[in-house]
Amino acid sequence: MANEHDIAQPSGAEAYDFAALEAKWLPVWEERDLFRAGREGDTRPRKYVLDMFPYPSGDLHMGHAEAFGFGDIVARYWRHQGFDVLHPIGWDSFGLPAENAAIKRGVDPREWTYANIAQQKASFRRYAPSFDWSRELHTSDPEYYRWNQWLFLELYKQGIAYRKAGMVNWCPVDQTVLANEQVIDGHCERCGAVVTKKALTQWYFRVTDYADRLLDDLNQLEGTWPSKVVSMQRNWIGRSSGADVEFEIEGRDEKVPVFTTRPDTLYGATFMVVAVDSELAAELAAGASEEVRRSFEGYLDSVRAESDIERLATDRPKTGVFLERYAVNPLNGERLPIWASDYVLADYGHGAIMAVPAHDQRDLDFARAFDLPVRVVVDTNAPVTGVIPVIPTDDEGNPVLPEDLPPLDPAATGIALTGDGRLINSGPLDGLSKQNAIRRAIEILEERGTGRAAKNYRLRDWLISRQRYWGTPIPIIHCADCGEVPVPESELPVRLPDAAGLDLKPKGASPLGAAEEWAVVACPNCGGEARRDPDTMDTFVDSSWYFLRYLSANDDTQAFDVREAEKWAPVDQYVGGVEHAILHLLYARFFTKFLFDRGYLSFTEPFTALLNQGQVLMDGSAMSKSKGNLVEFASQLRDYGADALRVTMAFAGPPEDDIDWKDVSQAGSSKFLARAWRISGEVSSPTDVTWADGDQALRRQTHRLLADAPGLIESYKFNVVIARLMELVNATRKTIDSGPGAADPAVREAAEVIAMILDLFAPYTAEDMWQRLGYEPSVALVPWRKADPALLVEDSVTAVVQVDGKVRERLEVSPKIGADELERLARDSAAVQRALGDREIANVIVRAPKIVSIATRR
Ligand code: ANZ
Ligand code: ZN
Repeated sequence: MANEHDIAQPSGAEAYDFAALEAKWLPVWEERDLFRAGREGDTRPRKYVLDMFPYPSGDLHMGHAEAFGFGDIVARYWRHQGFDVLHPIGWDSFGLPAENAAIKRGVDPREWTYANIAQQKASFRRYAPSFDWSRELHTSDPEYYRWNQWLFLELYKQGIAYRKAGMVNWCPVDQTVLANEQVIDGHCERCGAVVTKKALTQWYFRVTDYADRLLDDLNQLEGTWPSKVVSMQRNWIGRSSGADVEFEIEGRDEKVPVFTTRPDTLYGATFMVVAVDSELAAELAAGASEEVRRSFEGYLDSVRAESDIERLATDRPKTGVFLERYAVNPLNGERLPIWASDYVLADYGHGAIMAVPAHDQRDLDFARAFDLPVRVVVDTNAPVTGVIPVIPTDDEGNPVLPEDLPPLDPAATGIALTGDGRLINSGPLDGLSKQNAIRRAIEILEERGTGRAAKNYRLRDWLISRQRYWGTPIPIIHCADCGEVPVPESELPVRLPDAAGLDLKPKGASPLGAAEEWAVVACPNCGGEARRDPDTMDTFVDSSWYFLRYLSANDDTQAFDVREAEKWAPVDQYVGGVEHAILHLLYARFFTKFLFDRGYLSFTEPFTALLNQGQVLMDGSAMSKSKGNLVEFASQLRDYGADALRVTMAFAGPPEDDIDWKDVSQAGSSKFLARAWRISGEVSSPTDVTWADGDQALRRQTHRLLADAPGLIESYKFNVVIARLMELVNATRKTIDSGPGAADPAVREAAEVIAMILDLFAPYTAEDMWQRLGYEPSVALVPWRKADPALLVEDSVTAVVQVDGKVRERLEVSPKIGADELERLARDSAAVQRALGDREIANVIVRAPKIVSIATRR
């Protein structure tokens, strides 16, 4: 066991050796358990700093180095500021890649996963983020996932977890369903395969119940989350307002509702379109002629493979089939032919639309393709008088004269009229502006009972079941007599069976279903033979609440202790990649709101502030083994050490920006660290020296950094803080070499402040400096020095000293410095004396505080 006496004492001016510092300090820190948060009786205010937990796919990579480096700057900063800082770490260790890798290598996914965790953990230890390791968690541990199951049952009890049959996204390669969110431009987010649709019964979480709150609460995050992320969340939820309008269908009892954002254009509806893959389309087609039925079936087959993106694209030729049926416009009684097409989606709104070709581009394209009527109902050339009359303008914003106005003839021009204007050809709506007409149309619909105001969301319920092995088993038992029966809470966790003996290869059904011994159980309700649900949960379930589990990581009686949540949560600073801007954050926000509603939490947003780090690139592109531009974390650690790597990351630029590794200089970082470290060895004043006696210019620079650094750190300007540290190191060096010297109290003061602030970026170097300055570890626990206001008010200016017209010295001086004092400083300067040599001074002109000009006799 190490104690203070075992810590090697520095001797003289050794060379800076990062590997020696790492070997020296890591055991000391670990032995002292420096970063454990929430100790008994600790009354300091608290901060919760969280990094998105890693996925154990191999060793840590440069992206981890960056994100965790940044998170640690914030964590260490708040600790210096006097907070009890919780900075936990764990592993997001369930998921498909582990399973696929395991299948490829023929090893158990569990062994593979935990071996990777061990490797990442070893790298983390050396990189030395100030983690509270006592709270380490792995989502693949039964101690963790039992609480996933508990949460699932809580959601199930509230009707928020439910099972339904439907067309789901299916990845033919991974042989599993995907959430809408995991389909990127029609491709599987994981493997890139083209996603198809499949009819399956699956588990969902009803996030749509929370759509309004998920949207409205984003206002709380404005300013502390990147605005890009806030708007991505908004767009993903995609709320639009308008009306549901009920259309009668000839020969059908039930009316068909359509969702429209433009109820004002009802008089311009000239046909109706139903999604070709909707039940309604199938039903309507069934009543049509043999010929129409056949072309409908053929069309449907051709559409099945298309992605939603393709279907909605405006630039595609329109296709469709007339179903030989008619709808009736509820406002004017007109008969509208009903068509089936792919450009209407089955699962948005009601899967059917009223088509208004004059004012909607896709409807217009369709009408022109099939020669359907186009009727203008909004005169977009008519000025709309609001507070300020709107004068029509062209694309460049120049006013357009009445005779130059575009013709109101979209059928001819092919361009739909989507702008504002006044209603025409619309009976009771005539003369109204678009906005007023929307309001009036809704009133009329409501009066007649054929429609109402409505909202629609792009957001869909979250499909959470997966047909794969390496995940949390769904705690439901299916009984022929009782139906779905929740596993009693006392029987949690439902453990994953051993992988040995199971065929994990994707084959469309969960491998768990084939584990007969595991799957067949007695029904908890009737005792009859029943089967466990064979699916596992999407791993986004695991990461939706892990920030709460850290608070009670070792509590085996509950998911988390509400009192701990009260103390620590919400997370004050969350750090992670922008690739999680939508899904993970949305789901964590949803869980938080659910737990708030159930009384477990007193707040509704989980992450108060969010920092998205940029990417680490090499030669302008993302690093990858196959591209041959991979920079390995391990080799960077080996060649430059943790501190230089961390400083390089932080110094590269604003943390949100991408870093191109070919533009950075790890050697430059090492040199800077060595310079700082050497200063600490040269300080020759005692620890109790009176700083006030020190060199004023250096003191001012030190105190300005003390005063500025907090604002810079809190606004993530880490690179600026490092630049300022570099300047202070240089100034201190100058004071030692060509100024008052190493014994000056200001040199000690500067060195101590450098060590304290350097702890945010280079903890090993900072710790060793601290020791060389005569203190016990750890510098990480040193309270932030208060800047002396007296040293801040007076800014220094640079005085230039010339000898025979050549600038020989620059002096940092007070703007109030007297001429005599300035002249004395100039004459004392070593650089000036060197320039003078043995020549005699003829004349000195002093213009305090800026210029001293010395002329020699020649
Ligand atoms: C008539 C109309 C007239 C429309 C007009 C627009 C302009 P967002 O903003 O995306 O919510 N729509 C409704 N359900 C649809 C579906 N399942 N698939 C494809 N399109 C659908 O857009 C809502 C508008 O998209 C609705 O308003 C509807 O067209 C169409 F001048 O109704 B509109
Ligand atoms: Zn039963």
